[in-house]
Amino acid sequence: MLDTKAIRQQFKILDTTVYGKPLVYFDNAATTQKPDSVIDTLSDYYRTLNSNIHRGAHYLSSTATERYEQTREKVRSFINAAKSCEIVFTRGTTESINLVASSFGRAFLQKGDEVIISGMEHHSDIVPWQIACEQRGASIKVIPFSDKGELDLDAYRSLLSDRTRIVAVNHVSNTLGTVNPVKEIIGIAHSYGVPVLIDGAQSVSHIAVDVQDLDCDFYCFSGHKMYAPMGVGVLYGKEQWLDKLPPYQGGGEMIKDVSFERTTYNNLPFKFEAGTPSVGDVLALASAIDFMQGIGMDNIAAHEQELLQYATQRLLAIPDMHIFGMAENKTSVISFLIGNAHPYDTGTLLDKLGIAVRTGHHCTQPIMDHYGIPGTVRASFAVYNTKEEIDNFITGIERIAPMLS
Ligand code: 7TS
Repeated sequence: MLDTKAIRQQFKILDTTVYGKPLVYFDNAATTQKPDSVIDTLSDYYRTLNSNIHRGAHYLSSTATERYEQTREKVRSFINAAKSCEIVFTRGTTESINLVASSFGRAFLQKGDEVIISGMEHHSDIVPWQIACEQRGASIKVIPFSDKGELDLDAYRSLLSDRTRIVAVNHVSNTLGTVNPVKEIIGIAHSYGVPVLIDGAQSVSHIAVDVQDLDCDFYCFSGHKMYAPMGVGVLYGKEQWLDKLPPYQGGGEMIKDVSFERTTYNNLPFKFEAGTPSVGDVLALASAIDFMQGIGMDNIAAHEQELLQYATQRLLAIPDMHIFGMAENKTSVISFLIGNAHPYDTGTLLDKLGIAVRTGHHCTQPIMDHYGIPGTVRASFAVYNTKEEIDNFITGIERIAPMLS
């Protein structure tokens, strides 16, 4: 049992009242709230340490550089990467995927080649590949999923061919909550000699991730969905792959020597970190990892599973309730519709009761097309959420349901 009271005390925003009601924050898949330790690290950085890294001879710069590189090591250990040079700081998952799609596309995609993604990807794991494929004359193949929200691995096997250059799938679906069997997906791709990128935006704060055990070639995630600030994300790449990829952006920091005739590039990971990074956000990411590890990833996962089971069971007792995504292996994301009610109306009425959910297509329009719906209402839980909040949410739905029919 987690001490959720002690955890919640670290998040002042959770004491907010909305329209006179206590805030119930169930929009964690969009972004999590930040504990005091993360906010303190960020503000302390600007109050006491602000300087540019890797370039100043002075105390502030060398201390900030040291903390920045210590964070890289912390991230390495958090996802069990083999080397810290395999950790590239980006602005978020979107930038991490764009980096790989752009660099990999330029180096390895040719006319007639194929990229495999899944039907349940976030737009940020679709559009960058479409751009890369368009530029190179390659095409995209899509792994279908069942109504339950599970990928069809037989169909996946039949999509792989000697034209496949890369597979890119999410670890956890932000709309359906499905935990995809990525280890198996990676193993199958590797038997064809094909590398795999995993979009981990919705997994790293909910389940323990070990990139060496998964044997993925790339793994992408965002700080802001794991209790850290917006503006920082991570691209993990196996050294052998990052070495082979051309730079994404050119500029300061990513070079060794520049002349008008010829420029040579810096070593990993700096080759992919052009320009001044968001240093304060990176340092605060270290505090976010400390926060999660202080609780323990397995304890976080167990608590959130309890919330998921409880909320699912209570929601299914409501007449005309439909949940989209009932995979065997799920994280704490519940997408639903009540009868024919428009998701936006449900979301707006819940908001008036202080309950924050997300409505719409959640940047996964192909999932909406699969079910033939315009959108869903999505409740997503984090470590600080409680069963009492779920009771509050269910009472709210029971109250608004008659207004919606
Ligand atoms: N991939 C997945 C699976 C996501 O859920 C998201 C964001 C992204 C990529 C992009 O992350 P970003 O940090 O670069 O924006 N998902 C959501 C969501 O579900 N609601 O708001 C953002």
